[in-house]
Amino acid sequence: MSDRHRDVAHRATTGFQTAYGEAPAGRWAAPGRVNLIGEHTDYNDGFVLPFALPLRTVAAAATQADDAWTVWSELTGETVAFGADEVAAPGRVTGWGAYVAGVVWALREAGHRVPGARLAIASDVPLGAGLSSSAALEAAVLTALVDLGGLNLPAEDQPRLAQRAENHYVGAPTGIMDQSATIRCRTGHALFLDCRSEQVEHIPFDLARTGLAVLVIDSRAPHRHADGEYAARRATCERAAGLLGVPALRDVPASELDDALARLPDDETRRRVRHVVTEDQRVLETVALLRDGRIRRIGGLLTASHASMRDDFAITVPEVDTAVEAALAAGALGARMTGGGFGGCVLALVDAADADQVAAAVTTAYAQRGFTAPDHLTVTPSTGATRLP
Ligand code: GAF
Repeated sequence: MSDRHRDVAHRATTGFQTAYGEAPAGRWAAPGRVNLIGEHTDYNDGFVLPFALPLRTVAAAATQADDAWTVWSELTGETVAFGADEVAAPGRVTGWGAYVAGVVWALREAGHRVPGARLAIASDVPLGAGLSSSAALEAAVLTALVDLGGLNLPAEDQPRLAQRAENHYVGAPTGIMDQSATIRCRTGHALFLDCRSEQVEHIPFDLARTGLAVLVIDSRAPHRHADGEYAARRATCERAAGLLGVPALRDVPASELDDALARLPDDETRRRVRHVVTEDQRVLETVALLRDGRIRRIGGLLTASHASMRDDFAITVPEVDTAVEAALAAGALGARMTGGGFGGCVLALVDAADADQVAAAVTTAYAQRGFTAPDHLTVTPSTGATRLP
């Protein structure tokens, strides 16, 4: 366990002891993620390529009487308690507690006998930065409850259940990527996920061996209308698939894109479809390059993905566009916004020796435009959800 992980785990443990006056039975950690490429493709049954961050959410937990759940969070310092009534139907617990109650609800809906539990949550995954803090919370709680209750729920089935919690209990219409990443990623690998079949392939992504680094830059842009815009993009994609007579946009072959676009009624819908179909193709091309060990070559695909999100899917904001442009001008091999959009983070693939200079160039460009100074860190692909020793 790195010092950073030990620290979060320690905070969860001491939080548990302070809140409940006893030691937890165990600690379960689940990471945030960045998506290397494949944005807004998951709910179109397409392809994504995320990897887990060395930033994690830890749930320290122990069982208590059945049908009672108590959760303390270091972030708010508050404790949320709920029982069988609150998890009988979505919407009865709101705020951050909904992510926990949603997991209990989804487990019970799936027929599992969920143990009552006390939990204490600590995290170093920044909230609202597009690094999947919600899925990390869901996964830390889910893996804790599965282990504490001895539930029969293999890891490959856990993302779908956590997604149900988010879609139906919390009410956010997200795809399957974030929950899959936080649960199924492996150290040193990116997770190539077919979001229709949920088949995964762990693609080696050894940055150190190639002298490269991934710089994650938090744009610090406030999420402007992110929830409504996300739902609108999803609705447009689903409507377009219906107009094209396919189950999902994944079923539009890149080779037939022009024909498909010609059958759509308006320019906006055509742009949204073009993003999804070309983005799926870019994921496949990135995977092919990585399988061949040609990591440097993926830079152009990352940058093309950003242009597609900016020009066709219209989900970027000036801060992230500025970060991408400045990173590329300072020598990044490729750069793109990662996550749902309207703010959040940018990732840049850089020569490791250039990381500081690229980060400094972004900071300077921000200052020139009067934006709040960005945060940054370099990251390596880390493990998915685990029980800590
Ligand atoms: C968010 C969602 F939660 C994911 O499911 C995915 O759609 C992503 O935005 C965009 O690729 O993180």
